[in-house]
Amino acid sequence: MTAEEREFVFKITILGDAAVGKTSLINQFVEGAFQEDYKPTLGANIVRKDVNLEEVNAQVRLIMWDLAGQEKYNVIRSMYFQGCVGALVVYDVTRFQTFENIESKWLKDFKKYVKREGAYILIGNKIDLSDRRTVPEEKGKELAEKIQASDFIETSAKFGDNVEKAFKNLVFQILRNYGEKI
Ligand code: G3D
Ligand code: MG
Repeated sequence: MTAEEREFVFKITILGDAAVGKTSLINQFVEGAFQEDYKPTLGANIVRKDVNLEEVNAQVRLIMWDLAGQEKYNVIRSMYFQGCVGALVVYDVTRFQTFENIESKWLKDFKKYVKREGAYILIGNKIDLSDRRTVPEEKGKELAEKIQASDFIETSAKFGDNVEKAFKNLVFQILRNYGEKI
């Protein structure tokens, strides 16, 4: 006997400083393509993708809120986080300041606005720029443990490395938080 496929709708956010690669990660995940000439969106851009999880016989519609200009963030903050169940928290491995802002800024906001069960994964992006790296992988791992992120994944939104894995792992963690045994 096969169980009927279940459907979920999850709103997630992609957090992190300007230019860490938030929009590029979404583009790579949604279109499998890297748009070199992507123009920053105004306010928040809302992108949808249906993810089929055959492993658990579930269909998940992901509603991704992509934040643009950081200055606009204050105005839309509560709307931005309303109903959000998970986040990718992203820094740029070539800019140490973006790493430092994870805990002091982005995670702080997420925890303030999203209820306790909200899942988050720490992402170190731009690993293709290996000669410019200033945040070692070990540092990322340490931070992920410290902030109790569900996972730590290094990505290249430019070449697609680990991008699908990052989004899928977040979805699995959200499902676990909802009591799914996976
Ligand atoms: P944001 O949405 O977080 O502000 P964007 O960041 O996705 O707009 O990316 C900011 C810049 O970083 C863009 O370059 C983009 O092409 C680049 N970028 C994003 N991810 C990667 C990556 O994994 N590797 C490399 N090498 N570059 C990346 P521009 O030049 O358009 O500003
Ligand atoms: Mg952007």
